Amino acid sequence: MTELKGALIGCGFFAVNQMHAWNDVDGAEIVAICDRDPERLKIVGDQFGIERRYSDAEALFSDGGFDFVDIATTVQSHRPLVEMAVRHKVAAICQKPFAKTLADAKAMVAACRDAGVTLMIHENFRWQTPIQAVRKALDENAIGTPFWGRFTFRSGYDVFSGQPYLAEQDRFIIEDLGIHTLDIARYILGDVLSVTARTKRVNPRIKGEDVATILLDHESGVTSIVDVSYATKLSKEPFPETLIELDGTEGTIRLTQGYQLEIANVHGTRSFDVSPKLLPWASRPWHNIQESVYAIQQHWIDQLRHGREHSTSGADNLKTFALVEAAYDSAARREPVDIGAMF
Ligand code: NAD
Ligand code: 89Y
Repeated sequence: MTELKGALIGCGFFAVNQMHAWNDVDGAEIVAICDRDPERLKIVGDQFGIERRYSDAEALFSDGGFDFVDIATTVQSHRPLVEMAVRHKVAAICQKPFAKTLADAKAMVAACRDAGVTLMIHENFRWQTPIQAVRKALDENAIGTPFWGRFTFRSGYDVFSGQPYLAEQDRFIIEDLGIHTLDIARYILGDVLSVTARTKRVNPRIKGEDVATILLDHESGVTSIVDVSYATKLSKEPFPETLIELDGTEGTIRLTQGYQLEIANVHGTRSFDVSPKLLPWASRPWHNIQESVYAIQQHWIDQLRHGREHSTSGADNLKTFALVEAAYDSAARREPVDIGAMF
């Protein structure tokens, strides 16, 4: 198969996973990288043997020679870089969080649509092996019609050592991590009508909230809870596992710590080990996330080749990003927020 050529912008902490995954993806090759920090450019360029290196994204696009761009920078640069991709008519993957505001994210989707440029948000958590297993059980009607759900991520893991900027932001856990949990809730139980949220900051050394409890009313009539915390010190650290409870008319699904899936219904109780693979370049406990990075990047190539919509297209991810904004708004006003009114 001829390989699609890609360029990666932003050679920081997480991009190393994306570069490893690109090496594994069938049908893709990274031909150029860009970072405004010369040290990061050299580290990643040398590690992955990439000769074409740029400190300026405009220069990268002007030279061209690639079919897609993988934007792995932090949120401030997402809108300008996606708009640059649009001007140069290059298909783009953009890391989460989509943008600083929903208005920016909507403008990015509109610009891509008008220019006929494909946009996918790198929302990888729904691609994790255990999350896919839960979705498969529901699709196979293992518990009938779900009527209640809980999506929980509670941890005391030190994410600030690898990503120090997370301690400096006014908004922390919902924008950084809860965004994934909200996306999983949408992926499993469908789109959302309204959001009610409460937030807290427990760690005095950070600026934003590190605990959030969010109630979702899904269009299907299901109620779910998304609860996330980076202030929860457990005897056995679960990072970075999302745990799930689903109650349905015919049974229950429980995804518990240690990647164990339990399905109880009229046929009895069945347990499955749904652990992610430890890819050769991966390391625990990140291997769950790292495997999903490979999965979403392979999906990007497969769909791009066939001109098919991506699972986390820009248009799809607007609906997840709206939940992030709604959660902050609801917590600030202590009122439910109507999602329909945001579109
Ligand atoms: P980072 O700060 O370590 O790396 C970002 C890099 O981008 C830096 O090297 C910086 O110099 C470069 N950069 C920023 N703006 C640029 C520009 N305009 N042109 C060229 N280079 C530019 O950040 P990180 O921790 O790697 O996070 C990057 C993104 O990945 C964030 O949006 C974060 O939320 C996301 N992330 C996602 C996951 C996941 O599982 N999906 C996990 C961690 C981080
Ligand atoms: O940035 C975050 C993400 O997307 O997944 C985990 C993380 O690295 C820290 O919360």
